[in-house]
Amino acid sequence: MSVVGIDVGYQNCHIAVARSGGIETIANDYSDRCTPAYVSLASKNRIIGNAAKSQIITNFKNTVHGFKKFHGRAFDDPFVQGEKPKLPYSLHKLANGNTGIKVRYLDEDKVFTVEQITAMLLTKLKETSEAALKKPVVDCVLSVPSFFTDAERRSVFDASQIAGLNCLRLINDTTAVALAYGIYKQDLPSAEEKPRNVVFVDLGHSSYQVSITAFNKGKLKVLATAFDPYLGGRNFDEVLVDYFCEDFKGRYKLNVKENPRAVLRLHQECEKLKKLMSANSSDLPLNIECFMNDIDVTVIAAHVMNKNQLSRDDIYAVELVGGATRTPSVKERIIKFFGKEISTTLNADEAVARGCALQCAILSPAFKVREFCITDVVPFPITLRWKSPTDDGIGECEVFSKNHAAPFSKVITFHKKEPFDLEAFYSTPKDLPYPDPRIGCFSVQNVVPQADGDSSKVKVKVRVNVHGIFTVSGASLIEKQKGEAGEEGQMDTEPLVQNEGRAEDQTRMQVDQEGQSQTEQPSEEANACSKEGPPGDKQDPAAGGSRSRSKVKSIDLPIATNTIRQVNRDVLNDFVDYERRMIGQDKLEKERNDAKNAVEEYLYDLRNKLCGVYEKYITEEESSRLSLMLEDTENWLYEEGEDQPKQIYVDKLDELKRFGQPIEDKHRENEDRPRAFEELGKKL
Ligand code: ATP
Ligand code: K
Ligand code: MG
Repeated sequence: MSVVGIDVGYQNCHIAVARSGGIETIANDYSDRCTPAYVSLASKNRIIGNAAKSQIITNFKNTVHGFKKFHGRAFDDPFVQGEKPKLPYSLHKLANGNTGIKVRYLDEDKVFTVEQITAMLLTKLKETSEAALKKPVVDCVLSVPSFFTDAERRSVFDASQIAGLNCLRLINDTTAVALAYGIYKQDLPSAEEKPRNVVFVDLGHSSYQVSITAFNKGKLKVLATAFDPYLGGRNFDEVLVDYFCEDFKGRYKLNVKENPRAVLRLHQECEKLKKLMSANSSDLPLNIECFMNDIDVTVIAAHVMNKNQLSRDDIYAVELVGGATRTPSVKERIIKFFGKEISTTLNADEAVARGCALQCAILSPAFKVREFCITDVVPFPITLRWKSPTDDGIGECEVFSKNHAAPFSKVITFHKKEPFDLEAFYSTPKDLPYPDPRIGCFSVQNVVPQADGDSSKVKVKVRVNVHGIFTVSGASLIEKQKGEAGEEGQMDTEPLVQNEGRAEDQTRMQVDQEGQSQTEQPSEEANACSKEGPPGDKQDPAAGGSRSRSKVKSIDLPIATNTIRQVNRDVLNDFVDYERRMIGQDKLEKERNDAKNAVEEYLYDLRNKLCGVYEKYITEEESSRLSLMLEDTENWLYEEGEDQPKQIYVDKLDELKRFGQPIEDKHRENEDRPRAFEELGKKL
């Protein structure tokens, strides 16, 4: 079993694996620890990562990058529409309204979903991991921004499935960093002591995330997160690009923005310039400070501190990660705000991936790692609204507040005579960095009245799972048994359904798989540290509760789930197959290219040897005939032989070898003979 953690960045991806007893980041086939999030489609194959990025200028229409934030978004989403004119490739509205990406692939127009594009990138990262570990990779942990909503998380999760990965957890970027920070710390305060609060700041290419995390020995608890999903290094690049576009317009009457190639080049140059400015701003005509007016990294930090009533003295350290925190003025502002020096215990580029791999190691039964309990938070409050077709029992309640611990389950009790719908949505749409507050609709099916015509008691378990995704994870109908008068009376005294949401928001203790119970809040199900398994493998608090099983019978109810923007499961299976076929196609294309290269290589090698070591084994006439043949083959390779099926190259190589091999054999014999004599001499 593999232990792999992947930081799926907007611009840069990193992989960390468990190897030789530790966690290490690994390099790809370009000896690079960073794999750019670029996917290029071509007429015979796909090109992914470094190779895709380096050929973007020549194949810009089919080189997809900057797609991470299209996950779970409609084509008509204002964010998507805002990005569209800036992209050198085309977006396309899919039949289900989602964002599609239109490219030429295998000489055909194709529209891929963003899940498919990310799956392509993940395929590459999977292959890189497999090459490093020298075994198949399936299990992994992937990072997502802490502000990703359910639709976005589901979409990333689906991408992992298309790539044939088994994602054990989608972990928030800053939580992964916190784990990478805390797990090796020997001096964390004990459980009874005041926790150590650390602020983690991740300024990447596309987003800005801050978390405040409390550490005690063996555990971390995220207290709060804050974010600006639209602030990152790319904003600095864009400011510089706009500056130069204006400058060129004025100076040379050039409209750069009309030319996608020129815009791409300008972007590349501006990013380089930005990094130079970070290194040494004094020698440059520009200063990043001039561009910082609209960008304030301390607002978010101030917000999260105030909201949580924390003062600077409550903070032990501030840790910065993410490439864009290298910008000196960003660093300075954060130092000034917290009144603290920045700690640099973490690798700014690799901390997220390392945290992901550590989480994967903790979750993997095959790997031994010290126990470390992680409690994350719910980023946006979630409300549940219920209704049934005929009765007027409509109501709603907030089931998870902002910064509520996650993962977490709650049980809500309803009194119903018929199936009913639960609609989950984010309570505060204006705080949501996503235009649609809906999460999904969950229909509790097969609900029937009791034999005496009374409403049935239905227990519904709602959960924010290990991926940070809201689910209705189970429902059961509690059947009254005949002749239990007392029980009946008891049921009647319970609150009505309408008021019940909050009143009956009673959550029960749950025992996790290892049989260790969490006792911090006995009234709530503290299951943050338990491993996520199939729904059936845990003791279901709805099934028995505190009442004895002999008096109540509980019947599991099916739940029909309809979540927004999610890829249909049949379609997902098709994507899985299609990804496999594309992997097959890439492999064929690689083999074809290798076969062609083999012909070329053999040809040049033979030619060199003909006027070198082989000279003495063939006549001049033979040699010139062979040279002519080699020249023909070389010409063929550049003309009609340029683009042939693999077998043609294999045959061509065989043909060359038919002439080359006898000479080679003679040469070897000649070389071997004296050596054989020598050996014989030694033996005698
Ligand atoms: P996200 O976290 O938004 O998904 P990401 O993880 O791909 O994005 P990072 O790799 O953390 O992003 O950071 C990339 C950003 O950091 C780019 O904008 C890059 O230009 C910027 N960056 C890298 N080095 C420097 C530097 N020395 N000075 C300024 N910016 C830098
Ligand atoms: K990254
Ligand atoms: Mg990042």
